[in-house]
Amino acid sequence: PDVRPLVAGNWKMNGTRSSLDQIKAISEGVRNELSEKVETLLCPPATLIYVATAICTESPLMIGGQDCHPETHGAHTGDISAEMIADCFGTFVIVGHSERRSDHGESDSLVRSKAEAAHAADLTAIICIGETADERKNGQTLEVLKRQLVGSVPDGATAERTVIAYEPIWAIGTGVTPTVEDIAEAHAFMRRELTDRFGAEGKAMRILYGGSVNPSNAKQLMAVDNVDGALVGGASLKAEDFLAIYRVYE
Ligand code: G2H
Repeated sequence: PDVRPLVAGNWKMNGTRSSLDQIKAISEGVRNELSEKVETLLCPPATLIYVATAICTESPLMIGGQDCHPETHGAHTGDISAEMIADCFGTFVIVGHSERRSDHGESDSLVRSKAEAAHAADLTAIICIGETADERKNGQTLEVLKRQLVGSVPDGATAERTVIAYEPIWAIGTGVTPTVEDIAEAHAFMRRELTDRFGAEGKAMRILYGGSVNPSNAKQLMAVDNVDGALVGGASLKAEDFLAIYRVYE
């Protein structure tokens, strides 16, 4: 399986047609030999997926969605399916982001069915997990990560089609990150859990770190053992910042 690290941008509910120049700049910026070493992905809002993939036809930059419905189609006003993302030439989808879990009350089992839908549509699912500030304070971090991994990751998960993103909720958009020791502990724990359950596939499954990654801290964070890339929110909105994070793999 492919174990190249992945630098992924999550634009969240940001981006209009006027942002297409940023997508263009990113797609042009990743066009070099570095892409043999590290994969890049951008997840713009659903309204821009189709035009984004058209911009990226000559670029190694991949495009994905930020969420999908567990079903393929039907009476679900406002939702989009994994099939629809694939139809727009997207190849990834984020599921279970903490903002989905909190804004929309998404449970582990719903997140798991979304990941299964992604796999059925031949998309790679980025499954997000992470503890709250209180859970960390109470020493429950590893227990929460275990529960979320067990509940959210489908049984048939492979390293090719599944990526885990560890995003401590208290580190999202706050400018605060865990210490490298804390990240190393969490990622080593997740690696053990994934390897116990999925064997060689779990060993090769990428585990991204997400939460306030920026050009200044990326090098240090990406160097931590078992950190196989980043899920970047705020800093992915500007092409130069996203590209600076990608270039830490130079
Ligand atoms: C965490 C991350 C992207 P930010 O949600 O998924 O956002 O980098 O803005 O903390």
